[in-house]
Amino acid sequence: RPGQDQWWRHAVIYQIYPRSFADARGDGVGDLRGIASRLDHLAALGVDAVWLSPFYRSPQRDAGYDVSDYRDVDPRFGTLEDADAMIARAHELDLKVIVDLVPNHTSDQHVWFQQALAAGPGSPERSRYIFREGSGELGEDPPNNWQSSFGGSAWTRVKARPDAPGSAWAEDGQWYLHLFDSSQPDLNWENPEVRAELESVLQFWLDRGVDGFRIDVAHGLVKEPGLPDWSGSVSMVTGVDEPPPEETQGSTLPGTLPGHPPMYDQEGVHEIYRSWRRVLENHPGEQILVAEAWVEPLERLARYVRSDEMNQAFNFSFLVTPWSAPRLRTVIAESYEVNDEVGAPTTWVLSNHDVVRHASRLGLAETGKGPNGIGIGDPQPDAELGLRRARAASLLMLGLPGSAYIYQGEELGLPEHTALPDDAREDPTFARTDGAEKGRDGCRVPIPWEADAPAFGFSPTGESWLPQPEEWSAYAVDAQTGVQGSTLEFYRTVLRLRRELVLGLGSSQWEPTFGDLASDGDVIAVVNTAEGREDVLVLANLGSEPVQLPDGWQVKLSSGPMSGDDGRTVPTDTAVWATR
Ligand code: TEU
Repeated sequence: RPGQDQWWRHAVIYQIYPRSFADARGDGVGDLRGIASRLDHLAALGVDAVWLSPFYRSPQRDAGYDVSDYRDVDPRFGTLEDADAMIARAHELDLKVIVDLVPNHTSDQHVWFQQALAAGPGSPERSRYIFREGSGELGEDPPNNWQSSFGGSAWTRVKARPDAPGSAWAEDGQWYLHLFDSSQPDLNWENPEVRAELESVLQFWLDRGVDGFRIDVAHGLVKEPGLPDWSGSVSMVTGVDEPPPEETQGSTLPGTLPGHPPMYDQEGVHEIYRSWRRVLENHPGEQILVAEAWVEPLERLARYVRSDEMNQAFNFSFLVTPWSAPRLRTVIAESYEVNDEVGAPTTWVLSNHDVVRHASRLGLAETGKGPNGIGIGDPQPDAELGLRRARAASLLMLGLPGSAYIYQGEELGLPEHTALPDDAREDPTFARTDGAEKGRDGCRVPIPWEADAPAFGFSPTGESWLPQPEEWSAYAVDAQTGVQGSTLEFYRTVLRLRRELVLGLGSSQWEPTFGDLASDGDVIAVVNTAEGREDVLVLANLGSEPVQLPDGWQVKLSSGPMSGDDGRTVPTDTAVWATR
């Protein structure tokens, strides 16, 4: 079968959030030895690869997405030797390892930024970042009106060094750009030194044996020259508010698209990734690049995925789509359409460390609030409804051809922690919006492994950097193992069957039996076909009425109990896989 040797085309990739996965050392923060000790859970679950959020040296102002040394492990997470051992253990278990690369910005504690501050305006050290004079008569206002994704201005003025009042440093008054927290200065990708450095970082981790890179804010590296003002959205799915008119599509002039933000999705980023792809290709084995790019519409996103660029991009259009059959059908169809053109598989993703867990998100009466427009508002989510839909959504996603990402804890049906005390919150979004945005901590709570152990087995001492809700004992891995109908056993079965049937590699067509139902109604029905194996009908009922499984199909697996005398009725908010 074409592409079967290319593992990433159909891989299920499990996101590990290192600080919340497993804590071997007992300080309440997860670490690399903890991860290595729990990898057998993932092998038993049946995933193909893991992606780890950053574990590099970092002051942790944005949970490690503020890197101060790309070639070292943060002491909170362990050592380089621990990283080597973790990678080796994963490979022993036949799991690929993808690491996170954060090229848009460094930490303000990175030696480059410290040098830039010390060297002053006009220096080569400053030209590694984006320093500008302020606006206003005395330069007392930011250079432009850009907003940080975490709230507030995207510019911070260089502060006087407290120990040297009146020093040249205090006088210079320049501002630096940060699309995220002020502790995350944006790098200047026009500077060849920056390009060379990050390629050398790729090489460093390739040489340590990793199988790929998830590229953080992949759409942000290049900014429109002149840094023009922008008053559109930045923290939502970025890209274009409205699809650009036909004649401007594919324009090679950055910033000419109507409504196109000057800090994102500029033409110049593609050249960077083409160069990186060559770095990967010159390395033995088959490593991949995955774009984290909040870019819409899907046509624009697909431009990152090419045989000489990225291998994959997260399909956030799917993630942000509400629980509506017509809307999901459109996104699914478009995902195939645009990716087919570039000969790459699409991806599927429902949860990650930046968004409300889908077991809660899908139980919300209203969506469209909070971070990424899909946060928790009022009223609180309906937990039972959320979990039922989450299982259905996951069965749908994992039955579709393409690669799929799952986020740690979703295999346990974990909900968002919606009642965290404010003083426990660490996401900079919370402080930068004066609490108006609760931030992303609610999906980052440490994993429950053992129902009866302190911190549910996350840490041997019972420490946990975020408090876990008491009722989480019911979600613990040991509480669900071997329990028929548990979400964990459900995921294990799903992933085993997906592998047996090679569902990730098929092609898809809408099930004709459903006729109007499939095209207009509340049912999504896709037949996943591939030469040499049986067809699989993937059907999800998003409506308020039960539907009958079409004749000729037998239930293989369902996300919840089937109903009807013959067990052929698919209840509301339920998905099913069926074979002939
Ligand atoms: O997120 C990138 C991103 O585009 C954010 O704007 C996202 O929409 C944000 O989390 C919303 O609140 C990546 C990482 O996944 C995230 O954890 C980092 O904080 C961010 O980059 C900065 O590195």
